[in-house]
Formats: sequence, C-alpha cells, structure tokens
Amino acid sequence: DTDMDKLWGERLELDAGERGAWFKEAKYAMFIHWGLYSGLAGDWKGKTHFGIGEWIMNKHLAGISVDEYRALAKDFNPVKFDAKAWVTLAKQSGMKYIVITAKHHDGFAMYDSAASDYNIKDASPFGRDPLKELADECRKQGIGFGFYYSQYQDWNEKDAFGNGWDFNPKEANFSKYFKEKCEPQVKELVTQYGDLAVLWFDTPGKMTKEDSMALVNLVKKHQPRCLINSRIGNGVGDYSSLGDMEIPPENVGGLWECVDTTNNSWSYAWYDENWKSGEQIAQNVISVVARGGTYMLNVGPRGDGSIPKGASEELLVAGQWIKNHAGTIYGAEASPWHKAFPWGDVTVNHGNLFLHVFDWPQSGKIYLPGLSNKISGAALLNLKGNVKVSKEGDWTIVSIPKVKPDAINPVIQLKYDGKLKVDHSLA
Ligand code: H79
Repeated sequence: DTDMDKLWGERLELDAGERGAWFKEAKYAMFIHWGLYSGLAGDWKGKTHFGIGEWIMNKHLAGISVDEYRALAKDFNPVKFDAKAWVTLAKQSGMKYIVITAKHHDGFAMYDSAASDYNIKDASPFGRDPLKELADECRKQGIGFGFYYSQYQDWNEKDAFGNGWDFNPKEANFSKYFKEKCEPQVKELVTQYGDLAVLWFDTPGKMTKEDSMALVNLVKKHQPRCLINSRIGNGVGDYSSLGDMEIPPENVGGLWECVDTTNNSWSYAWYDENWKSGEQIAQNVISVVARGGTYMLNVGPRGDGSIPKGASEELLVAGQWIKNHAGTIYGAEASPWHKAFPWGDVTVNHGNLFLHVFDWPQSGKIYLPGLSNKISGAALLNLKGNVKVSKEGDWTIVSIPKVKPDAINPVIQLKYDGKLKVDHSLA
C-alpha cells in the first residue's frame, strides 16, 4: 500500500506558472468519493471488507463480478443528495474548490454520460445528473469545481486495466477502451460542466506518454486554464499530488497538494467513525501550508447522498478556525525553517511570521533559530496576552503567557522588517 502510494507521490516540482496562481492562493479543498460502492458502505453479502471501500469490487477485497456489481446501479437512489448543502458545507469549512469522483476504478459514471450508459442517469432510478447540479451550485456559490477521473483502471471494461477476475488481461485492447470510453468521457467532462478548476487523474504507473499527452491536450483544448494533477503520469501534469494521505516532513517546492481523509476511508464505510477532530483538521491544513502545499480533504457521502455528521461537524469547527485566521492560511507561504517545530509550525504572509502553536510550551518561551530580521510587532492573534521578543545570538526568543489561551491552535503574529532572512540549517 504505502510503497505503491510512494510511487505515485512523485515530487515533480511542477509549476503551472500564472495558471497556477489561484491554486497557490487557495490552500484548502474538498475531495469527494461517491459512487455505487458508497451504497455498499464496506459490506458485500453479509461480510465486511475493511479498508478501502471504493475498491470493494476488486479481487483483493470482495471480488465482485461485473454482472453483480452492475446490478447495484438499479438500487442506487441518493434521494438525500443536496448540492446546495454539500457546497455550503465546503464553503463554511473554508474550502475553495471541490473535486468529486466522476468515475472511479469501478467504471461507473456518476454523471450523465453519452459515451457509456453505465452511468447514474441511465442506469439508476435517480434519473438526475448530480454532478451537473453540483457544478452549477459551485458556480452559484462562487467556489471552484473539478472532477476525479480514473483514466487507466476501469473494472467494468474488458479492454481497460485492473479487472483480472472477470477478464483476461492478455486479451485487453487498451487503446480501444481509451478511444471509446476514456477520451469521450473526459471530453464530456470538459465540455458540459462549465469551467473546471481541476481534472484529477489517478493511477499514473503504466500510462504511456502518448496517452497522458492525449488527455492533457484534450483537457487544454477545451479548458486551457484547468489544472491537471501529476497522476496523469509521465510528468506532464500541472501540479503534484503527493502519496495518498502523505504530509511531507520537509518543505516541497513547486505546485503540489496533499490528499487526506476526514476519517480513515475515502468512500463511506459504516464501521469507520475515526473522525479527525476540527482541531486536528485545522492543524493538518496549517502543516501542509507550512510545507508549501495545498490540502485536499476527502468526505465520503453515504449512498443516499447524506454526509455523515462526524465529518461535517468537525469540518465546520476547522472552518471557523480558518475563518478567524484566514490571513495565516490563504496565500500564505511555507515556513522558512522548512520543517515543523516540536511546539507547532510557521506560515508566512504579508510581512508576518505566524507561529501556530499546537503544543503550548510550559516554559512560556518559543526559540526561533537563525532569524536575522528585526521584529517590529508581536501579538497573540485574536486573543489576549502579552508577547515579547528578544534576541540572543542566533536565537529570537518569543515570550508568551505560560498558560495556553482557551482556544484551539492559538497563533502568534510576528511582524518582521525587510526581506525575510532565515538560516534554516540551524533548525
Ligand atoms: O481514490 C483513492 C484510492 O481509491 C485511489 N487513490 C485515492 C485518491 C487509489 N488507487 N489505487 N490506490 C489508491 C492504491 C491502492 C492500493 C490498495 Fe490494494 C488497494 C491497497 C489495498 C487495496 C491493491 C490491492 C494493492 C493491494 C491490494
């Protein structure tokens, strides 16, 4: 699992230039995994398959035949789906765009596809295109929208990669699948849902450069400003997706994101109540921003279209924190110390160092090594309490109250003079 993920988490130092400016600013996004597998919630024929719900069809989990899996569509009816509620949640959580599974490895399109009738509009009783509703609602509420599309694996197609339990991989004609389903569906996504912020591909490993480029060119032809992630393969994306759930220990250059989960699952799993707290979510946002990246945090709605309260309540707690500390996150730059401190982490914005204190030091002192700048102002952000700064050799010593303020993730703001200069080798 982790080896494979590492392989996918290439640090490519991609840079989309001016097209990537909004991405660098945005910092926080909602990822949504939602498909037929959500209705199973981890169970198949009375047995629970723990771990990776959207993979339940795979032979490593339940090994469901194409015919049996396809039949799930007939009962998939997400009557509680509410685009307005989803987008409102993302906005109130402080997220700047949403990326949702248009088609995962199982091959089922969650939108109205003319290229394959194995889609929610044609094959389920729901009779609507929820992704159209979501795209429209995002535009209405003024946040970005994008699609996840599994371009290489498609377990419903004998010619695609991945389903070795119903089909013989040796007989697969990948270019037939690519020309007849993959490209036509990607074309639908980039032509029928308005401006897309992002097209998020997955499974880069065995894509040929030619196929990766064909998809890049297709996306760019219709949506020149849409960003493509690195899992398109062959280094031709606009930004890097690190490994699933990987927050890097040191700063990473270029445009990149960390993708993570609100619990331990991408898609909804009935047994997984291991929700990250709002405090933890906010800390993860801070940590990723402090390493120079964007945090895309996943929510797995149920098959009926509802979002578990365990996720939404904590997202809103984090969202409130982000709202109150917006200037420390949006558009902020990475820590000049390149890695976390034992007490917390640092972001930089508009001439300020923001010290995010996760573990309040009982000594009442924070020591910053190698900072050359003069500090012209120091305060607890939004909170009462004195902050004093002194210098001793290579150290800037920040004196703070000994008792932690009654708030999650308190922030100390240090205004610095001139151009920031830190010798991070001392950290
Ligand atoms: O969409 C989510 C995952 O389904 C997808 N990427 C994120 C965003 C993903 N595709 N592949 N992987 C993640 C790697 C999966 C590895 C595993 Fe397995 C699947 C580990 C256990 C099940 C494959 C089958 C490797 C071992 C058994």
